[in-house]
Amino acid sequence: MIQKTIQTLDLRGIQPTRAELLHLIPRPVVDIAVASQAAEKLIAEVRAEGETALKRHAAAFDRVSDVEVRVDPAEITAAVATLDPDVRAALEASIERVRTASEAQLHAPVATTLGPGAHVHQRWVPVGRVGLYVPGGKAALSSSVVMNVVPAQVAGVQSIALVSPAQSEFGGRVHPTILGAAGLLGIDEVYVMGGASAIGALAYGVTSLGLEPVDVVTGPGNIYVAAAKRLVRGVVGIDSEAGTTEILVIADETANPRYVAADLISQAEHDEAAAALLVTDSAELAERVVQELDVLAAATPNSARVIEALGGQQSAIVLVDDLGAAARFSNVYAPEHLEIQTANNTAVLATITSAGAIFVGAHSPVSLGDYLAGSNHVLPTGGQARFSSGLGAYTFLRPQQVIDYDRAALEQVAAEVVALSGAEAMPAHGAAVTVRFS
Ligand code: HSO
Ligand code: ZN
Repeated sequence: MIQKTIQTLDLRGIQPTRAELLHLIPRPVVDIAVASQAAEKLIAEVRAEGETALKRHAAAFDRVSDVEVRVDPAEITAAVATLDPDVRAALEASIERVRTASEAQLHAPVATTLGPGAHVHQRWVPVGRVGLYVPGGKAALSSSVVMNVVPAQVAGVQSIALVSPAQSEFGGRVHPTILGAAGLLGIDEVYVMGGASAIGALAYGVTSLGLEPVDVVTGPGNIYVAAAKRLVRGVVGIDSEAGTTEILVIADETANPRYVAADLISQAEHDEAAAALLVTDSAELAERVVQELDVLAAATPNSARVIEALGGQQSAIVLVDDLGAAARFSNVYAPEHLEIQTANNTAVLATITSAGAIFVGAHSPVSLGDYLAGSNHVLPTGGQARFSSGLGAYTFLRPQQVIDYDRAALEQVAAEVVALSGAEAMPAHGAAVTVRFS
């Protein structure tokens, strides 16, 4: 029996504005300001003391003393050799699919001709070096190694460092499955470090470890990792914030309530603070999903965590008048994962604007995307899907414009350059053009 039950938010008969919806939407209360203060201190210590601070932080937060921070490549090779054969095969299948889907994100260079001899080319250039964060906390997510590394490799990044926190139950080393996954992908630079300290180390480098500063830091993490990424942003590039997981299901009376419940529970399993929402125009479906949740949540191995997440203020069954209202709600919420299980999924999909990844139909559960769909599972949370995307090859690529005009093409626009430079009281700009024709 579910002790804490999921709340119901009944929006039927009202037409909330966007602002009202933002107010109504259940969101976890996270205080990034407090985390930011803590993260700032940890990063400052790593900058000042390097390896010494990292070892101290590992002792304090991961309960491991005198950790060997840099992983010996032999340890990675050994981890590959000891991977469970089924897990290895599954990781290999995942790698293959994520690679194929990531390759579709690459852009061919484009040449634009603006007149005879006037060309602007666009090319995509990978960043030189990236640091990938793989969390270790509640569960060691080896699939996140695949999701971070593969798009970076597909983008053509030459240098990749991977970091993950020390696991006390594995002798203070990185979780062996995480190491094994890294090894399968040919990664040989791995560090045992976690939290804000690890983000600081990647951004600024640690000389004694031979850890060179990176250009981009990516990967999901807890609130301290998220705060740290915000703090180093500008020194390095970062991906969008992938925080506590969220699932929002839009479903109508044709949906299978057991599937919907199972999918909500699959993401609730991540964290007590995970958000699980069903938005539906069918009160009958809602009722049946609640019944299924009762049964399934009590029986699942991570039951306590699931029940806490479903009963939390961040989760809800939302009743709306129609699927148009459901889509409006979802677009304002901008969920990390959106599932659509309705009689006409294509029509609903057409009305969706903001979501990290969209899972269409009865046979595309979020857990498929977590591991094997080929799509990436590092996705924007907390409403960031309104303005950002999941991890992909493009995260590691920069578009650059290359300007190439010949003499005649320049002469054609010389008068316009002179006119605009005059209007801006920047005559030297005009002169840099006219000098070529005098
Ligand atoms: N659902 C998580 C990713 C994950 N699930 C990894 C299992 N392992 C965030 O998208
Ligand atoms: Zn998941």
